[in-house]
Amino acid sequence: MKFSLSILTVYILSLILVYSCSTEEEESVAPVVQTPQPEPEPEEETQSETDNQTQDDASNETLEVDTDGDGVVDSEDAWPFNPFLDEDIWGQDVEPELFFASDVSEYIQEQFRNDLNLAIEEFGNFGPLEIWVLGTDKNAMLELAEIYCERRISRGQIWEADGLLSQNEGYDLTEDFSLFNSACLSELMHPYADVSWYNEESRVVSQYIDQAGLDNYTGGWYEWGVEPPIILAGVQGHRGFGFHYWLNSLPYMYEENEYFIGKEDIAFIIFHEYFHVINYSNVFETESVEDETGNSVVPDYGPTSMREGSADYMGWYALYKLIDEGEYNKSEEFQSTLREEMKNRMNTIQENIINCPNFNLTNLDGEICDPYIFGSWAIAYLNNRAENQNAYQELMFPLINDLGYYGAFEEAFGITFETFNQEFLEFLELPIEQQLEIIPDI
Ligand SMILES: [Ca+2]
Ligand SMILES: [Ca+2]
Ligand SMILES: [Zn+2]
Repeated sequence: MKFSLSILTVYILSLILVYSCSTEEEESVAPVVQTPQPEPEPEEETQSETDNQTQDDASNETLEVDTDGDGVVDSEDAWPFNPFLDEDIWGQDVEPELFFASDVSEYIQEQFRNDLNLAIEEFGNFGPLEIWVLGTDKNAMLELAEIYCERRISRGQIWEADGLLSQNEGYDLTEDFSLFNSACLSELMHPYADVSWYNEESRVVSQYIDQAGLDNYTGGWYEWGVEPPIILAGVQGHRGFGFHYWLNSLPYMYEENEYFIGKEDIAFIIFHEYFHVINYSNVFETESVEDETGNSVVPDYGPTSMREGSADYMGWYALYKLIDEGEYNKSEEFQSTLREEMKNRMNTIQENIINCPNFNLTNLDGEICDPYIFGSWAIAYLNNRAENQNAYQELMFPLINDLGYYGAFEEAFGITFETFNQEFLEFLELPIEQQLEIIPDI
């Protein structure tokens, strides 16, 4: 049985910090991709700080408040609405937290953890990371959503919890916990969650639902609770709240399935998503900008082709390397090699490049010239050029905060991105045998 990720209906989504409705094209590998609910942009921190300072008119002095009561005044508190955290530990070595819906078998949970640990051993531990793994049973999903919502609200991690809403609309996160909780459950699970909380007055507590209207709204988790053979996985932020949020549908491939999709596919997906975690962990920027297609992006994560291409190439590279080293026990049916995987990808590139001749990796986001496929070869080329299969993350990521994406690229590789792009275009004209030589023989 041939295992082919691209042919079988395996969808990988990598979602960036702030998601907007229009990012669908950018994130999908294949059609019929489900998207999570959009999240409005977080209010600017500085705004919140100002709003939470109480003005003493008489003395004209500013008395600082400690909104979340953790003993640290708002202006010193990295998370003034999260009583559990007062410093920004983005990208630090913090244990990942995994949450599984109750219909996800113990076996799947254990295997998922194992693969995640392999990814961490391979790439290093970067947190804080929360992984939420859905099954297909709606009740189990709703139960998990209750844990999620309780956690978010008690940590002030909902977009409405910026202090403005409570002041403007008279709602308070603590006092109105159950209202926020119900709204959160609807955000995730509508139409499967109770909607008795929703009325003309209270609808403002959910920006998503308020903007769409309840009738037009579908819960993000409800959409993601897909049945095999579809699988969805995405790292969706939340830089603005200080943790990586990874949402995953049922990793059914760990168990025997009628689609003959092996466990290597989910291992690859985990490595791919985890690579995004390390990518994003090296970027402290909290602001996103709107690109020319209307997508909200954090420029320092890199262009789509490099972001997804690195996750794809490093995902496959890590898997084959671990198989080669005996660290990963592959299934008997799994016979492919990294070169074979990359050969298929090169064939796809050669078939499609006529549609994007002289492409620029910076804005390659079409469906025909798939940024995942083109980008994976660009990363393979780049790492080989640097004579280090881990060059992309090892040399470049630590420089991004100071130099920005393209500055870091130039510093790390001694070449401008533009020149690199040109070199890569020329590389694509070489015979396949020569191209495959740069791929490790594993
Ligand atoms: Ca505080
Ligand atoms: Ca705090
Ligand atoms: Zn991705």
